[in-house]
Formats: sequence, C-alpha cells, structure tokens
Amino acid sequence: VARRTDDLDELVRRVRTGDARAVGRLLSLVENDSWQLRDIAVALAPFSGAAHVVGLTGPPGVGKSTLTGALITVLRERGQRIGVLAVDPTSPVSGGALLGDRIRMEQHTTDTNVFVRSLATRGQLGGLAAAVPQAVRVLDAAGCDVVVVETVGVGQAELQIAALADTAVLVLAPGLGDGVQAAKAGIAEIVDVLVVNKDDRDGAAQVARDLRAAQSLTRVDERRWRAPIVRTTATTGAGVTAVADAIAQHHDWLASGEGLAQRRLARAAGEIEAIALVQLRARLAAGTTPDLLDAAARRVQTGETDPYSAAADLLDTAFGG
Ligand SMILES: Nc1nc2c(ncn2[C@@H]2O[C@H](COP(=O)(O)OP(=O)(O)O)[C@@H](O)[C@H]2O)c(=O)[nH]1
Ligand SMILES: [Mg+2]
Repeated sequence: VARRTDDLDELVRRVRTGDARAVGRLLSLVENDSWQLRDIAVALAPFSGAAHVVGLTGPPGVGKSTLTGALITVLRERGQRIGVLAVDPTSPVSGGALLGDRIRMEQHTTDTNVFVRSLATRGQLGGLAAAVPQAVRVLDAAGCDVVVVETVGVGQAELQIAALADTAVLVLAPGLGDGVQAAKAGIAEIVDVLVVNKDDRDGAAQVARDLRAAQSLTRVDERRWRAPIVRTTATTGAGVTAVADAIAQHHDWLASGEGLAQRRLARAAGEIEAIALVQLRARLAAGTTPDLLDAAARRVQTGETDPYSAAADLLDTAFGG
C-alpha cells in the first residue's frame, strides 16, 4: 500500500508541473480504477480550487464540441491553460460522438496548455458522478485556469453537471423544437450563460427571442445574476469572444460575493452524497447485507413491518456502529 501511495504522490507531483503524460495517466486511473479513487482524492485534495469550472451542456448536435474548440482558441489567446472533459453517459468510448469531439478539438492537441479528455461510464451506477469531480480536480491540479465539462442533454443529468460547475452554460440551436421547451424550465434557476449557436441558420433569432421571453417571466432581482444570451456561429468563431467574456464576468460576479463559495460547498456536498450512495449500493451488493435484505424482504412481505422501517434498519446495520 505504501508503494502505491508513493506512486500516486509522484504522479500528482508531475501533474502539478503540467506534464501531459502524467495528466493523462491520472485521468485514466480516475476513469478506470475506481478502487484507487480514494487514494487519488487524498493526494489531490490540497491542490484544488484554483480553476474556474464551466459546465457546458445542451442537446446533441447543437455544436457544443465545436463551440468548446472555438472557446479554447479564444482562451489560449488570453494566455489561459484549458482543460476539457467531454462526458458522454450514453456512448462507449470508441463511439462516434466522442471520436467527433476529438477531431473537432484536434487543432489544439499539440498545445501543451490544452488538455482534452473524453470520459464515459463503465456501466456502474454512480461511476460518472464519482469520476467527473475527480477528473476536474486532476485538471485543476495541472494548473488549468478554466476546466470545461461538456455534457449532453437537457434533463436530470445536465442539472447534475450544472450543479457541479461554477458557471453553467446552456447551448441551444435553431430547429430543436422540444429541446428549447425542455430547457426553459431550468433556465432561471440553473443556467448562467445562454448560447444560441448556429446563428448562421434560420430561426436563431427566434430561439433567442423565446429564451428572452422565458427569462422575462422570472422575477427581476437586482442581486441575482441574469444570464446573458449570446448568439454564436461556432464553426466560424463568430460570437465566441462574447461567450468567453460572459463566462469570465460570471466568475467575477460569483467571486465578488458569497456565490463562488456557496456553489463549491454545494458541489462538495453533492460529491459526498454521491460517494456515500455508491458505497451503500456496493455494500448492499457485495454480500455484507444480502441475508439481512432477504430477511427484511420477508418481514415486509408478511406485513410484519413496512419497507421504510426495514430500509432504516438496513441503513443502521450497514453503516451503524
Ligand atoms: N451551420 C452551423 N453548423 C454548426 C455550427 N456549430 C456546429 N455546427 C455543426 O453541427 C454539427 C454538430 O456539432 P458538434 O459540435 O459535434 O455538436 P455537439 O453534439 O453539441 O457537441 C457538426 O456538423 C458541426 O460542424 C454553427 O455555428 N453553424
Ligand atoms: Mg459533443
């Protein structure tokens, strides 16, 4: 165990110098070797909190990866070091979507100040929830000024990533129909920057108007951040500077008050909860409690007890003293 810990410390030391191979190696450990996640978390804990974590989400095909590539170009011009995590909960690592992401960001692969990585689930529940925050920490420790986490979707998974980020960016595009409808509900509460991409296509102005209308339904509050709506053509880079500006302004606004600390507290709480749930599930599955579960199921089935009381007993037994 001691040797393993030494190896991790050495790896983290190299990561902190921005060594791309060490970053790649540690990201692989985070993604694949879940049994080492705890040791990795311990080694990284002192070195996180400097990066601005940006969650970038939206329906498939709206141009998130293209926009991320264009954003990298703008941020590099500003002298920043960038990390990108493309999270895809649905497709396997070798799948088309991630391959496409790689190609779209390829222009940056020789830049030593840019780290791009795709993450996919390995089928285990909670796997991504556990891996993504650690992967962010790796890039944070590597000295990234900005870490972009790209996720697909306009549902629950997207909300989780939004909660993970300091700044949540929602990308939409014309021709989505239901996508915009679904997105409207969460706009006021969750989203910090709204991007209407594919501004070169018909309907982009209408999408922006719809978003502004949805926004105007929420109460005006001077103390609240009002998400700017930015129109972009990611393929040409038009409007992308304004996206970078909006992201930076939101960070400054958060940092000027309690916002940044509050978000990071919420992020840590969510992370702890996710880890606890994964461990509970593992204990239930790993044989420490199946007999208890069987016995509890029988008592519930015969009406001797109710499922809530049985679940409470099981939790006490699994985690109690
Ligand atoms: N016309 C147009 N096409 C775009 C724009 N941005 C991205 N695309 C194209 O939309 C497709 C999906 O882009 P991608 O970045 O993979 O979308 P993602 O699934 O949201 O990551 C690709 O063929 C892009 O070239 C844009 O601003 N205008
Ligand atoms: Mg993509």
